[in-house]
Amino acid sequence: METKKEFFLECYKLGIIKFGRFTLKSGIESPFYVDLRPLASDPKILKSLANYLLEMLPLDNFDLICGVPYAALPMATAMSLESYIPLIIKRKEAKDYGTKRLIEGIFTKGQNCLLVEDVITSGKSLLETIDEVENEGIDVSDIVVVLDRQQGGKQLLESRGYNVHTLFTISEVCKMLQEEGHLTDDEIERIQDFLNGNNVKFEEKKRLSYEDKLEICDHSVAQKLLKIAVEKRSNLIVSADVTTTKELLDLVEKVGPHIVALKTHIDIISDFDADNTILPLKDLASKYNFLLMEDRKFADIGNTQELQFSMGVFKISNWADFVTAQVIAGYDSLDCFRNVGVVAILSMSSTGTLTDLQYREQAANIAVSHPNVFGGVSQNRIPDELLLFTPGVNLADSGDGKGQQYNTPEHVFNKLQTDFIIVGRGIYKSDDVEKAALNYKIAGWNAYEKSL
Ligand code: S5P
Repeated sequence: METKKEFFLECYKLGIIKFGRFTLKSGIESPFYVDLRPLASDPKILKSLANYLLEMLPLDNFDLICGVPYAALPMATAMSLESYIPLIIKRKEAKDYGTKRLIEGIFTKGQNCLLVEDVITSGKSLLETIDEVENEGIDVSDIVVVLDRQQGGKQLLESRGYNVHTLFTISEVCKMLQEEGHLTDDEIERIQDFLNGNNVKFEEKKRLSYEDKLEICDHSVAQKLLKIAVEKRSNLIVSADVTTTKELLDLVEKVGPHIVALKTHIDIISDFDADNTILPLKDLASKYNFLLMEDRKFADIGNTQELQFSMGVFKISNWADFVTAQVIAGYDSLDCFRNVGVVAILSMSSTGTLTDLQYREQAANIAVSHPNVFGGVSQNRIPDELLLFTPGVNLADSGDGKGQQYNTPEHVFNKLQTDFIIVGRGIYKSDDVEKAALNYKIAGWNAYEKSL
């Protein structure tokens, strides 16, 4: 038969404990997170678990067995099947129709019920369950727990006269994981600190500098942008959301010296003409050393995007250094941007955006793995190997009344570890455009240096 340690390591493989930095319901930060529900996904493990739990107990004492909902329900069921002790089921809430019973199953008053719980922390929620079971006239003397987080729960219940049997404690589990090389000494120390009730200090992961990023971002456009940033001491991208060629070129003459890239929505230029709009724009880009970022936010199947990218009036592929694209159409849809770089839209700055955590994670997976993608537009942190572009930056406003939400450069460099800020109306609507661009450039660079 396998040892208890071997059994635990089998359980661990199911992902029941994670180490890192977790915010608990109470708001407290914990260095580990426990969720034993995956144990029910492996019938062999669930059966062994039932037997390990039963072995610890004076089984003759119990007439009934009951799991605390929901995680312990399959455990209690398995224990009942292995021991032939009848199961009763406790509801989370009494149903508001029919019998209104809180406990389902066959029982009589005065019977002694073994309670089964997956994890015990403070013990307070277990006490509530015990109360509810006892209110039905059922006696409780013993509670069996799979994992004791060692945060006072066992002591609390014992002080009220209950016998608490625990299969594993978190310290014991950590020791086993350390022996197997799954935990570092630092992590163990942090967990001990946490269990001793001390404030746990999590190491803040340092942001990467542009020089660090030059080492790990090998896309040629990423390299160019980073070099310009270091050279010009700027991380500013101006969003030129103006609607005529003249306004566009006037704006670029003023902001050109201060920016790493100019972001365009070329389809809002009402007098667009390749010769009169793009040629002078390209000249200014080389005169002032910045790149052209067309914010087209492609969002179609590969074939259509390819046409939108290279054909039509704008022929974006002829002049843009990089483009933005949604990843909604999937990995392959990005193949067509072979000759430029892509910055993927991972989340949006507007109120009510659908880019929730699950979407962002899936989008980031595509972005990281696709060779054409070197960056992401996001309001959240993204993987280090991508460059982060953050719009929704404004020093004066917090919103525009149309759903846009603004943050300061300070915020986006510190909290999101952004690499480039994108500023539109904060600059082109200003009375003194050149001064505004310079102000944002300085604010962005200072915020970047402070965040290092
Ligand atoms: O989530 C986003 C993504 C983008 S690219 N939120 C945004 O605002 N943008 C773009 O950034 C938007 O299309 C606009 O061109 C610019 C922000 O402009 P501002 O005037 O609000 O600074």
